[in-house]
Amino acid sequence: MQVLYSASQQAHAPAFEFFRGERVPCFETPARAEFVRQALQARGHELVAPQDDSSALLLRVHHPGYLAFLQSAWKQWLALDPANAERQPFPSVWPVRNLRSDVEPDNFIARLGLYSMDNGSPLSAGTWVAAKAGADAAVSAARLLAQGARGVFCLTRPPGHHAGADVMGGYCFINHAAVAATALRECGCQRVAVLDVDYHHGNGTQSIFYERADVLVVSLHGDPRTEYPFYLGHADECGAGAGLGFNLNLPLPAGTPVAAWFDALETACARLQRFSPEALVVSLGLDTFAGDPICSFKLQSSDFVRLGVRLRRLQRPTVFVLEGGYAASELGTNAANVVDGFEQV
Ligand code: Q9C
Ligand code: ZN
Repeated sequence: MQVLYSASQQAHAPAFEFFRGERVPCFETPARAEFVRQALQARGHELVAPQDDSSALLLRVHHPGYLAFLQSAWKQWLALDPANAERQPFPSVWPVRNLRSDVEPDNFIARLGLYSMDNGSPLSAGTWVAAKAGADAAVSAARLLAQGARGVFCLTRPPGHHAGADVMGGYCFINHAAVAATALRECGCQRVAVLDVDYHHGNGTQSIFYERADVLVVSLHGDPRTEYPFYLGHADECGAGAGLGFNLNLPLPAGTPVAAWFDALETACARLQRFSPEALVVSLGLDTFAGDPICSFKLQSSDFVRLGVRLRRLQRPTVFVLEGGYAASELGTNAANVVDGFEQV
């Protein structure tokens, strides 16, 4: 399988995040992508550099004000104090409920809060470069499918599925899966499906397509009553307006056994097949792995082969987009297992 890879992913390298009130080293690291790259190359998969510029398509997924902020955020942070080069910005105030989000404040941290859902998405000097390279990869992947590829893998980070049209969150800044789905629609696919198998609900992807019938979003994830992102991902969220019936959430309790996870995957696959998409985007979070340090599903490395086999049986041209997965040293094996399962059928 062709693997879209850009070394620009390494440019996003914040040092720490907050976890239970403490500063801890980031879970979402450049090393994750390097483990995946090594494993895919070792199994003979070909690395391809993204050739497309996603700039125009990005504006169909994200709001212009959000993109402008993200692109210049580090420069603005440095303008406040050159010593900020050694510091990470975090939001500390958010326009919840009765506060106004229609006026962009001048204050940098206030704008960061306006465009954030949490304090869990640390920015670094190269965040924009890395996330934009991920969007370029998503567009290139769509083009390769349009040219006849059966499967393409976007080895991108930071991840994307928590990023909404005008909001970052959960380590995500640009929603690469949404960019891929939008690019596939542009390539002539009438119906595109997104299947999100990350441990966490893909709130950004759901929100972006919630009122659309041409992009079906199906997600298997930890129940938001106890798991991040907490405020979206419930079973009664079915889409709205023209999109009513085109969003399916399958929340599962933390600790769900492997057999029950694959049962839910069958439910997801049945809905996908009824939609009959001309292309499929898989938000491939590998944080469902039993060894993941921040998640609570139980998949073993061999289960990722089974996932790949099942996805191939859908018989849809498929773009895989890397999302979460924080057991870094096993991430390469787990990603390559999905790809090999997909290709062995
Ligand atoms: N602050 C993805 O898997 N909570 N994002 C972590 C530490 C956020 C995970 C707790 C987890 C987000 C793409
Ligand atoms: Zn996740």
